[in-house]
Amino acid sequence: MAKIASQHLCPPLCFQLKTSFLRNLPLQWPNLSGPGTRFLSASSRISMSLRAGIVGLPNVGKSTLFNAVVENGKAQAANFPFCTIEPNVGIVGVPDSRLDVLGKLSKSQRIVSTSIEFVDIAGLVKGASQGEGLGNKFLSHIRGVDSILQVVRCFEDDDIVHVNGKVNPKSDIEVINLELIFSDLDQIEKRMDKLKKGKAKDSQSKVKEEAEKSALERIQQALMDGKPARSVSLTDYEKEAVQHLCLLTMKPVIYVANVAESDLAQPEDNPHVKQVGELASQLQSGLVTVSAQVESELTEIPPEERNEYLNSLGVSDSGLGNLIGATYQLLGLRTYFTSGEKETKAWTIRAGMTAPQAAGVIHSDFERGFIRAETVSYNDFVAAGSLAAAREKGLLRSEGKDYVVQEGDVMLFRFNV
Ligand SMILES: Nc1nc2c(ncn2[C@@H]2O[C@H](COP(=O)(O)OP(=O)(O)OP(=O)(O)O)[C@@H](O)[C@H]2O)c(=O)[nH]1
Ligand SMILES: [Mg+2]
Repeated sequence: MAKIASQHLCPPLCFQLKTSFLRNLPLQWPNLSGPGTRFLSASSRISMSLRAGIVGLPNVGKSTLFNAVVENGKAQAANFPFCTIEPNVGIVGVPDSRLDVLGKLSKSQRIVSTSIEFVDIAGLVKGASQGEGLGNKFLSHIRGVDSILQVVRCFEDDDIVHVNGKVNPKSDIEVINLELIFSDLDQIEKRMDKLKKGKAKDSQSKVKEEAEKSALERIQQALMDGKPARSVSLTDYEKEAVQHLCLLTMKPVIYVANVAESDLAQPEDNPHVKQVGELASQLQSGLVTVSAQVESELTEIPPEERNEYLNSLGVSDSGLGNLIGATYQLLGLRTYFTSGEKETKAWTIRAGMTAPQAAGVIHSDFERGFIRAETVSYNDFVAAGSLAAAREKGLLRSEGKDYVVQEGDVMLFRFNV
C-alpha cells in the first residue's frame, strides 16, 4: 500500500542557537536572512551533512570566527600561534526565513533547519606539509570536508603577532595554497607507488586503475605548475576514480577576508580586501568579508542589542546566512521542504537531483519505493495558504521519477516498499 512520507523519520531534538552576524560582499543569497534565533537539529539523521574546513596562517582569526559561528564552539582564541591543537568541530543550523513561514501555515509543532558543520584546525605555516609547525597532521583533519574556508588576515593590529611579520594577503594565500598543493602531491606520490605495484584483480578494476593513473598524472603536473587539482578537467569516471584520495585542492574554496571593525561598513576601501578579492576571482573562488572580532563580540551581547551595535558600525544584516549562502552557491546546493503538522523541515540536495534522489536524502526506502511526489513551489504554497488549498487550486503537481527538484519545492513523497 502506498504511504505518505512528509515527515522526518527520527524525531529530532531541537535546541536554540544564537545568531552571529558576518558580512558578505559580492555573493548574494536572498533567502537566508535568519532571525535572531534558529534551530539546530541534533538528531543523528542530518539531511545531507555539509562540512566546511577553516584553514589559514596561525593567528589570523580562524578560531575567533569559528567560536562566533558556533555558539558552543570549544575552540580557544588567544594571541599566540597554534592555540588550536585538536580540530574543533561545530554544527550550526542553516538560517532560512522560509521555514518559519511554512511552519506557521502548516501549524507545525516544530521547525527543523538543515545544518552545516565547521571544522577549525591549527594554523598552517610554510612547510606544514613537510612537518613544519604542527605539520600535516592537521591537513588530514580536513580531507573529509566539502569546501574550504580560507581565512585571510586583512586587519592591522600591532598587538596581534603576524607569523610572517606583516599583513600581506597575497603572500599569505600563496603560502597556504602551496601547502595544500604539497600535501596533495605527497598523497598522489604514495598512491602512484601503490598503483605501480598493485595488480588489479579483474578487468573492471584494471580499467578503473588505469583511469585513476591517467587522471593522477595530469593532476600531478598541474600541481607541479602551482595549479589546484580542481583546475584539471576530468571525466566523471576519472573523478570517481580519484575521489577516494580526497585531494585538498579539489575542494572549492571561499576566501574569508577578516577585517577590522572600522572597515566593516566599506570593506572594499581596504587594499588588503581588494587584493584578496582579485586573487579569489583569478582562482575562481568565492569571497566573504567578515570581522571575526565583531562576530565574537556580538555573541556576548544580548540579541536585542545586537542590531544597535551593528548599526553603529554601519552594517545591518546577518552575515552568517551569507557565509553559508556562499558555501551553498559554491557547492551548487539546493533546499527543498517537507511541511506538515508534525514538523516543517528543510533538506539539502545537490542541484540537478531528481525527486527519488531527493527523497533518498530523507530515507533510502523513500528512494527505493518512490512512486511520485506531490509538489508545490514555496511561493504557490504561501499564496494558497496550505497544501490542501494548493491542491484545490490545482497548484499541487504530481511529479514522477524524472522530475528535477527545484529550489524551494515543498514536497510530499508517496512510496511503497
Ligand atoms: N584586531 C583584531 N584582532 C583579531 C581579529 N580576529 C582575531 N583577532 C585576534 O587575533 C588573535 C588570534 O586569533 P585566533 O582566532 O586564535 O587565531 P587562529 O587563526 O585561530 O590562530 P591559530 O589557532 O594559532 O592558528 C586573538 O587574540 C584574536 O582576538 C580581528 O578581526 N581584529
Ligand atoms: Mg585557532
